[in-house]
This record gives sequence, C-alpha cells and structure tokens, in this order.
Amino acid sequence: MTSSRSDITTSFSNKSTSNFSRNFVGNTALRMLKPEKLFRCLCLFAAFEAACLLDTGMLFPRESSSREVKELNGVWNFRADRSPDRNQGFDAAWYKSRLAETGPVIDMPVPASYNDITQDPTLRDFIGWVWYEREVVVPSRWIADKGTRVVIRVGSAHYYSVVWVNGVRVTEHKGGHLPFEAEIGALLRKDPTQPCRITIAVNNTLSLDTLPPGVIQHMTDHTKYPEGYFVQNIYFDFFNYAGIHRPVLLYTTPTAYVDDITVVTDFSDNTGLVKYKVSVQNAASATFKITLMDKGGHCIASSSEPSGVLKIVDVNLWWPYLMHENPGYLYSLEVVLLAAEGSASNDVYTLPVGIRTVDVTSTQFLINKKPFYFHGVNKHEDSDIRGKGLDWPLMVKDFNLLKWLGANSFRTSHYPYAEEILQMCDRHGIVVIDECPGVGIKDIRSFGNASLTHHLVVMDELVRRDKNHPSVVMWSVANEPAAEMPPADYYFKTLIKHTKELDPTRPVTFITDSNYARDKGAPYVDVICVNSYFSWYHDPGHPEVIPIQLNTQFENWYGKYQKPIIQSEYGADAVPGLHSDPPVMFTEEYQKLVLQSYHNVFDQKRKQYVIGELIWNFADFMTTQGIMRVVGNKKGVFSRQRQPKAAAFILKERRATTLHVTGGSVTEVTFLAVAIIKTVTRLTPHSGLREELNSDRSKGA
Ligand code: GCB
Repeated sequence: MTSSRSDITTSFSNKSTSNFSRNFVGNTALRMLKPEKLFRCLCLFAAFEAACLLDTGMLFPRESSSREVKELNGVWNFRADRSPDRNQGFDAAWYKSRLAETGPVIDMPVPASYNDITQDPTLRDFIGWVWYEREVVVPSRWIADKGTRVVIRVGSAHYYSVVWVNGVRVTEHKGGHLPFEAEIGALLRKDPTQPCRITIAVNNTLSLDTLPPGVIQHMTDHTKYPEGYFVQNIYFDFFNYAGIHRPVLLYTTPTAYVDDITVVTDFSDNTGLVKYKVSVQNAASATFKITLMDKGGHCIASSSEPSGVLKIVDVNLWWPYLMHENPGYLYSLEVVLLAAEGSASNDVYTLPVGIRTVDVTSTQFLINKKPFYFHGVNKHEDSDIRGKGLDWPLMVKDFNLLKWLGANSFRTSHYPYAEEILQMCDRHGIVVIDECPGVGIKDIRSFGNASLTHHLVVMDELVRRDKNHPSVVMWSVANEPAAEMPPADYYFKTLIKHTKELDPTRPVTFITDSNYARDKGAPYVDVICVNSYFSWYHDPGHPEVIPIQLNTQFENWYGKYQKPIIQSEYGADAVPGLHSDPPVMFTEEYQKLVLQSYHNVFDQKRKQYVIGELIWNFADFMTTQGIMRVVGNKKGVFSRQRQPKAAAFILKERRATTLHVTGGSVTEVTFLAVAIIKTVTRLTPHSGLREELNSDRSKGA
C-alpha cells in the first residue's frame, strides 16, 4: 500500500461547483444543515445539475395508486420478411392490417430471441426485418378517462425497431438493450371500438455505425454462392440473438405526471443525504409531496420541493454483498405530484434509493469510503431456447449461483442488462459495472462521426435509465475496441467526457486488450480495466508463463498510469466432463489451473493497486459457429444449464477465504495450493496481444 493513497482521491459525488444556488431557495432540509456540511452538499447539487442533460425521463414502469401496468408478454404472431431486399413488409404495408391477412404467421414468444424457437436454421441465422403482432384488450376506463395517458413501452428489441398501433407508426428506435416508449392514448381514443393492434418490426442488421458494429458482406461469386447470398460479419464473441428481448407493456399515468427523478447520495458520519430532483410534464404549476421511507415504511424525511436534499439521521447505508451484515439496504422515495385544482388525480411514483458513495484513488476503489475489491464475474444474457429473452427463473437462479460463488459484483458484458436484473442487484447488494453495447469496435470506420454520435446517444439513454441504481458504481463505454488506432484518442476523449458530464457521480472506464504503451483511450479512464488470456490465446497450453506475464502486465499499466486496475477478463475454455491430468487445454483441470495461477498473482498485486478480478465467464454461452468454438464459448465456470464445473469450486473456496479482504491487506487469505511449473520456456510480451490474436481468432469467430 502506498502512503499517498488518499491524497489523490477522486470523489465522484463532488465534482462540479457551478450554478447551484437557484435550487436551494426555500429548501428547508438544506437550511438545517450545519455550515461545515454545506459545501459538500452544494457540490452534490451541482453534480446533479450536470446529470440532467436529457430532457425526458425513462422511469421504470411501476404500479402505484395512479399508475396501472398491463404486461403484453406471451405468444405473438410472427413473420420473417424473406424477400430478397427484406423490404416486402414495408412495401406491402404489413402494419396496416392483421399480419395473418398478408401471409402465414407462426407463434413467437415475447420476451425471447426468435433464433432458437423453431427447427428452421434459416430463422436461427436470419438477417433483416421480422414482424411481430398482437391484439390487446385495453381497459375501457383507460379510454373513457381522457385524463389518463396510455404509454406503450418496449424493454428492448434487437436492434432497430418500428412500432405501429392500429396501423399508425407511433415510434422507432435505434439500438438494442435499452427501452423506448410512445404515448398512444389519443390514438386509441380515435376509435374506441377497434381492438388495439400492436405491430412491431425489428431489424437485426448491424452496420459500421451501429452498436455493436457489423458489416453485411454480399457474396457475388455465383460459382460459390447462390444468387443474393450475404452474411452478417460481426466482431464480437456472442451469438447475435435478435427479437423482442424484454417485456412489452402498456402503462398509464395521469396527464400531469412525474417524468423523471434523479437522486445522488452522500453521507457524513451517520447522517445520510439524498439529493433529488423531480421533473414533470403537463403540469403548469406543480406542487409536490416528497417522502423518504425506510424499509419498514416509516417516513424519515419529507419535502414539498421539486428538488432538494433530504437528511437522514442514523442512516443505513447501501452496502455490497458480504461487505456488511445487512447489504443492499433500500429506502423508498415516494414522489406525489399533487393534482392541480379541478384535475383528476395525483401522480404517485416510488423509487428505491440506496445511499452510498463511490470514490477512486490511485490504488483503491472505495464504496462508502471503504476499500472495495471486485470479486466478480462477467456474464451474458444468454440461455437455451430463449437466447437473450428475459427469464425470471434464470435470473433468480443466477443470483443464487452468484451468492453460492461468493461473488460480490459483475460487469454487464457487453451491453446493458435488463432493468429487472439491476433491481435485483440493488436489493442483494451485487455491485455492477454497467457496460454499453460498444463491443467489437475494430474497424477504423467505426470511429467516425456517425458512430460517435450514436455512441453518445446510447450513453445518454443508458445513464438516463440506470442513473438511480445504487448497485451501478461505474460506467464502461466499450469492450476491447481497437484503442491503438489514431482516431481512438478523440473518440474516447469525447465519449468519456460526455459520460462524465451526464453523470459526474460515477467513474468511467472502458475495457482494454491493447498494448499499455499504445492504448489511446486509457488516459481518459478512471480505472484501468484490462483483459488477458495468458496460456490460452497466447502460449496455449503453457500455464507456467502466467505468473511472469501477468506481473508484467500489471506493472506496465500501473507504471504508466498510476490508476487502480481491474482484471476485467481472464479464463480458459473447459468442456464440462473433459478431464486430464496433467491438465491439457479444454479440460476442467486446465481451466482450474489457469484460474489458480491468475489468483496467485492477484493476491500479490491487490496489496498494491489491483482492485478486482472478474472471471470470464460466469456461464457458457452461445456464439457464432467457428473453428474456435465448440457449440459456443466454454469459458463458463458454470455450464450453459448452470451446473458447476470444477473451476466454480475454486472460486467458491477462494471467495470464502478472501472475500472480506479489500484493497490492501491480505491477512485472512488462505492460499490454495497451485502447481506452478517454474521453468519458463516461452515468454512473449504480455500486451498488445490482440494484434497477434485477432488474426488467429478471426479465423474462428
Ligand atoms: C474477450 C472478449 C469476450 C470473449 C472472450 C473470449 O476478450 O471480451 O467477449 O468472449 O475474450 O472467450 O475469447
């Protein structure tokens, strides 16, 4: 541990100081604060101002006394547009009438990827527009009451979506993994006798400026390929699942409604501070009742202002799992927008709030001012049959497995996960590095203006959606981009600056596999997150090189940047049931040995500046077919069906003995016996690995 640690702490709740005073006029909670607390609190407000660059909210739809939710999950009608240009649906206006009237339809579950639902390989690998449709009975009171807004919301669809209601286009959205919505009340009221027919067209085509990027390659040699043959090239290592992946629902609000809430939290001694801001729509003169309740439902602070600071005496902080006996403590912030005289109803929205702080020093990651070590995993939204579709049994099983493993964190590799998952993280104290879909940015053309503009919008949408989750402690703007290319400098400088402006309360990173000396994005991140696969993609079959190569990796990165480092991926494939002693690649024994060899180095370096280890991967997952993948990527410590491999027990045991050790002292560690073969015969430079690798890997993936 270095002595300078706390000198260079970056507090992510206290960054900017401008333009705060107008928020505080008449704010009683603030007036009650002692003077020495005032500065921190005012800063907190300024940070919050910066976080409010988006003009509409995207609150998770919750039922309340003023809001109803109607889920449209179940079986929808479905047709893939197999016309050569995939445009027949638009040319023939399939949205104008029932889908079954314009051609054959099949059953398709929502939410789910469509790829693995049928026995048809052409649908599994389909590229282009697919059409979903269903009719919904809308409660007549929603229609009769003109003071009710009716909103359609799609949790996520891959990747480009257009939505029609009764043949009228109501919204479109670029990008998967994030929600979008449209108000449809007026449309439904036009002809209340009609059923509500919802048509959603979804296109999974990826291009150089989508996230993730991809390229359509047309094969024009007719001695080799049929007429019109094309493939979608992608630069990421998971199956390009498509369809409506998260719930579609209708929800209501009163006409004047709570559009967005932002909370930023802090504490001093045992007093918690919840800085909040509420924005509303259609309310000319809004009045509020704001109540913060503890777990027992008791009011502990209140206000009548749209923004302010609530003070909580004897605060229960939000703590990560295994860092406190009572992790994941959540308060409830009930926001009531009181109805104007003569208008029908109040709007009520209740937001769970966890009070915690996040800070980064040159060697530590602090949660609530205490060192936090990421004992974590990388995951995928992936499982048999439903692909990337949200699945409650799977989610709950995964949380049980995370706890069984003793994991306190995960990264949402390589895209934002469902809000329902983040809510579970909030409740269970599982810490999240929230990653946007910036994966596979490998082509220099994907650093252009169109890409950057879209990437900024995606960060807007991600921060808007996830800003209030206490579990989210850091944003990741990309995974393994070609960060050594010249345009990466401007690209990441702009992207990271923008993300920090959106949210000055959290550190920002991206995940690198570049050479430490040539990475052009690393200067802008708060935490270095580095992936490496020593003895797998490099020196395959030689785990004896891991100690020296991993040491060199850490020393190089820390030497250049003096920023804390997370090993954001490490691992090896193991086909469940394959065994060999001495270990060979693809066996469970080899996977165990690789992990153990990495862990030995982590346990040295965590005394200095390594602040976390995220295994690749939690579970096996599906990928594109290729010579490097045996029915998917097998680096899971669980199989795709969530059964443990031998490596899972290594992690479980390790975390049982080292979990409470955070950033610096490793006094409680029981080191596991690891056979390290000392003769190092094949040393290669540890970094810049992807230059060699990419050529190998692109052959397969
Ligand atoms: C990586 C990628 C991840 C891959 C993994 C692998 O570096 O970030 O998406 O799945 O390596 O197994 O090759």
